[in-house]
Amino acid sequence: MKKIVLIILIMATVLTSCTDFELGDLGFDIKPIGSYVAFANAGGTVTPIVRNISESTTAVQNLRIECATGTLSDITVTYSFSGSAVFGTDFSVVTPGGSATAAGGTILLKRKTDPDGVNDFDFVNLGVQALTDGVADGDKTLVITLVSAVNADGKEFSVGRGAEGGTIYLRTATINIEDVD
Ligand SMILES: [Ca+2]
Ligand SMILES: [Ca+2]
Repeated sequence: MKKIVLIILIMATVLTSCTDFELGDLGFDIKPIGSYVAFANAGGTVTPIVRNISESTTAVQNLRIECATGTLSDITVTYSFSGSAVFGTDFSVVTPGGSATAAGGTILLKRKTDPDGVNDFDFVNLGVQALTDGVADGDKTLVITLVSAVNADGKEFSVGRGAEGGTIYLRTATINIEDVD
């Protein structure tokens, strides 16, 4: 019995002498890895995304939006439209899982549930399709800008890639739509 009491005493001494181990106390400058949502190129380069198509291009332009750092719940991504191209006249958005109006829209970036793929980040494709109008209306430009990204847990992600105060990459994607009339 005495032995057990002694062991408990020793354990209690060891446990109380333990304090939280803080790397910061050792002089390390700890910064959390910024988590972001951004447009993505194949291969992960930060080259600006510019697509040149014509009004008669029927292929959907799939613009990949990713959360490379991963997310614990689905992210609602809000984007805006700018440029001379008019929603519903020059282009439409065909991606399910979101909605769009003349000003922009939202899309759901679903959390990856298959953990197998090495390069299989959480991502979604925003599908944009050109519309023919039969009118000589000139070439148009569509710029899609990521405005905000927040997941179901309320975590906000920065939009675009890059350090705060520096150049932000891949926050926008541009589609140039050539008039065919
Ligand atoms: Ca047009
Ligand atoms: Ca036209």
